[in-house]
Amino acid sequence: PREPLAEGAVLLVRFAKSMEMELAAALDAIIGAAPFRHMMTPGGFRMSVAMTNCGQAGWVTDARGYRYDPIDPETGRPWPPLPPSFLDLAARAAKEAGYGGFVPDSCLINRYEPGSRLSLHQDRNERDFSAPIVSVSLGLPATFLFGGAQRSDRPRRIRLEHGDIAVWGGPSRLAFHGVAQLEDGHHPIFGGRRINLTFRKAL
Ligand code: MD5
Ligand code: FE
Repeated sequence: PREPLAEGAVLLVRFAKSMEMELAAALDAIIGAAPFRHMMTPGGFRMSVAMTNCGQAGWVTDARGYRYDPIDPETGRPWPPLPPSFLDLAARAAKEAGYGGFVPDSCLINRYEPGSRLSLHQDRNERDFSAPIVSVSLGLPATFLFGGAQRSDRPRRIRLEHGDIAVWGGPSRLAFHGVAQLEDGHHPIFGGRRINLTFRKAL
């Protein structure tokens, strides 16, 4: 099923569910080469969400600021490439949501453990806001906070479950958003965690 969320934004319920094993295996290979780490915000706070990336560039934050970097600062090597299964899934989901021709060059991978949260923000470090962001939820469910164009707009709470894909384009591309504190739980494949793959055209 496909649920409109807002202008330009679509929820594809359980779209990735049938690929869960392939995605989990590809993810294990990526985190073997580029382990999850807790990055620091420019203001000096450790993020509760652990992150890594794959693709031609990865999103990083440290004392110097937020940016896309072709090199993983932890390993000194390029990020692992985007696996074909990731590229294929992201392109199919974007097309289903009305964005044909989506070719991401970066995937930010977020790992939430119980208590992890992501405070309200906009994704503004990409060069071209005309491309959507495709977000794949795996493992434990989360409450996504979907705000508006202004930080002060009261966010809607949207439940995102294992296999759900949200596509954020058009006017929703620059909406303020976040993720509420993850609740405890157990998922048969991903255990006590939520993984989110966010596909971007960054460069
Ligand atoms: C997550 N991650 O669930 C979310 C999924 C991030 C982040 O927010 O920056 O890593 S991506 C959700 C998103 C992206 C761009 C626009 C909007 C939502 N939106 O307009 O709501 O870990
Ligand atoms: Fe974001």
